[in-house]
Amino acid sequence: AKTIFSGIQPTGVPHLGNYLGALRQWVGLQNEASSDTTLIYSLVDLHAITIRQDPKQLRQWKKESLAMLLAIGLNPQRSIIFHQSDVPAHAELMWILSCQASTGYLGRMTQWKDKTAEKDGSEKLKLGLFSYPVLQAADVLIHGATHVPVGHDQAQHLEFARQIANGFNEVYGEAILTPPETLISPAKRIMSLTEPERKMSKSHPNPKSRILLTDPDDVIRSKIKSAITDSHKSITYEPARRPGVSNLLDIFYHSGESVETESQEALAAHMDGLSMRALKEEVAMAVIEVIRPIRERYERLVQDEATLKAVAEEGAEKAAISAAVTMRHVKRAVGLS
Ligand code: AQP
Repeated sequence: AKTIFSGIQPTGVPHLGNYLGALRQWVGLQNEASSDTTLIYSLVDLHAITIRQDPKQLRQWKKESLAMLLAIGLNPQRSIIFHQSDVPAHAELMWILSCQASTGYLGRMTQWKDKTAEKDGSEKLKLGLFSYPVLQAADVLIHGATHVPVGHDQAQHLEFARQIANGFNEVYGEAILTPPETLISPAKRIMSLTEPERKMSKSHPNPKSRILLTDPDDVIRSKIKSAITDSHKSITYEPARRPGVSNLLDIFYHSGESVETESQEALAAHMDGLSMRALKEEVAMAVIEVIRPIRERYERLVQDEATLKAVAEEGAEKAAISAAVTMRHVKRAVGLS
């Protein structure tokens, strides 16, 4: 039997990168799963507070993110959907794993190195941000996940989770924790529309850098129209040399139902001869087709407080039961019970 686990931070409305890079795969896995597969998806609010959050805003984002998970097609009858902080065992296992985790290894994580490089040194970095991958490992291991679908940027953290599971099992001499397999989405990294060398991100200050799953059609069109490209006349797929155009081709390739080419290079060859403006129009149309039905469902769901509350409560109950199994074994092994 398989157990699939993944999470998303409720740090804003999910964007096209989150969808193509992760969320779409969550739904696909749910819809293809056989009856002995357990699916668990979490809104990881404890991860969200590794960066300072406004409490009122965070509460709102938690609600909106839950509505979005339902809007993209997750079915609470089939998938366990819950807020991470509603199941305190995640934080408890994190502490136990922290007593096992190597600080040297954590310091080499790209995400940590990127965040430390962004700071000028005057602002104090927080311990929670450093130990972010330990909490992530706890999330996955506590449910005995066998498969974890994530975007490309999270692969390194999953490797860390495997290492910590194996390390724990070695120390305590039993196969208590299951090292999970990473399922990388085919859409690797969707880049920012305004700075195509950086990934599209919920928390970037410029709202034009991302397309939200709640954006109306005309907003999608105008954001894509103003996306940074270059002045070359042709259309080619060269991520290193032409990040802007290549990102648009990636978005088109992964959004378009109608796109029947085998690769982004083939797509570029197919589109060559179009003006940049015409390419952007095509891309916008494909993205609108993807987002419109999600947005329409979301608008209804986000108003439905009673349903959202019921889904969160039921999800938390089921996730707590799932977590308790691993915690019993872990506590016994360590000598805590
Ligand atoms: N640009 C991206 N392209 C492809 N996949 C992406 N993911 C995030 N950005 C892209 C994938 O989405 C899932 C959920 O991400 P997350 O919310 O846990 O955190 P993140 O990776 O830090 O995402 P953001 O959007 O950049 O949020 P902030 O700005 O709050 O940090 C993950 O599987 C991730 O790989």
